[in-house]
Amino acid sequence: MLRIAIQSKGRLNEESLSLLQDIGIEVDAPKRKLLSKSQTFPLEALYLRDDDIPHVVAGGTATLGIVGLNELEERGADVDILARLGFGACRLSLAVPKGEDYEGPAWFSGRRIATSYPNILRKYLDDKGIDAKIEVITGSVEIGPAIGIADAIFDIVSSGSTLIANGLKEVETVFESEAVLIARKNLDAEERTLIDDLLFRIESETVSRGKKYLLMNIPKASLDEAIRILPAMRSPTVMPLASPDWCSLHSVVNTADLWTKVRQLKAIGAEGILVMDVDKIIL
Ligand code: PRT
Ligand code: ZN
Repeated sequence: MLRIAIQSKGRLNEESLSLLQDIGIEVDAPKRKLLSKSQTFPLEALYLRDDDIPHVVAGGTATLGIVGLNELEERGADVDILARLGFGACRLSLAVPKGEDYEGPAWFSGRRIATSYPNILRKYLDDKGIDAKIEVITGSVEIGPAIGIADAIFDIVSSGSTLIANGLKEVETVFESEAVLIARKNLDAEERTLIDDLLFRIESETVSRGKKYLLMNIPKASLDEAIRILPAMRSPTVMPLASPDWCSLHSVVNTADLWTKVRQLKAIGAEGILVMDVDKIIL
């Protein structure tokens, strides 16, 4: 039986639970219970604050955990990172009041920086040889400069709108983060087997995210060009049509490239283009 530590509420809770659900593992949401056992996989979810997850896994109370890489890096727990999960993306950045004339990291010398991530910040400043004062605060770091407790901040940024709303500008990105699956060291054989199964499912889920399935009719004369536009996992599937000059072409593309590819394919005569969601890709 595996025990996985998941954030009980907050930004990673919902996506952690929906990832489990998408790979066939149903657990009750953390409404009343701290522990919830799955009926569909030998696993139970332990709901915690994200701050506690790295050490609960390192200490062995949970076998696995889902946590932001930022939190793990800050707390320095001795665990293995098994997979990047592709959600909870954010960065840890330095920001200064927007009117400041900022020309480079030397600006921070002798200044006070408010943050909840003192360890990551200390390492960055030491690497750059900058002597700044770190003011540790646990919430609402972004108001630090306005209330006079700091000259700058070091905090999580995602869209950047919180910085703008507080009259700050992002000047250095120090650490890129996303949610990761972590595991305790020294797993036994049964745990390893279960985790291998879980990782296989997670991989097919994360690979399929951000992908679309494309289907179209294409004149045979344009087929080589279409295959060049659409490099598939091995190569696109080509099927004959009743009309001898045409064929049907199937492939998987990155959602980000979809509209560029569609435009290129139309330009060489593709018709009846169907775009479909991909549920799973098993490599
Ligand atoms: O209660 P608990 O301790 O469990 O939760 P928490 O309040 O400590 O964490 P939570 O739920 O806020 O965040 C959990 C994890 O989500 C973080 O450790 C990151 O790995 C990840 N994450 C992703 C974020 C963001 N995006 C994010 N935007 N965590 C926080 N923010 C905050 C940020 O602190 C700032 O206040 O959102 C604001 C910035 O957002 P933008 O979009 O305005 O730039
Ligand atoms: Zn927290």
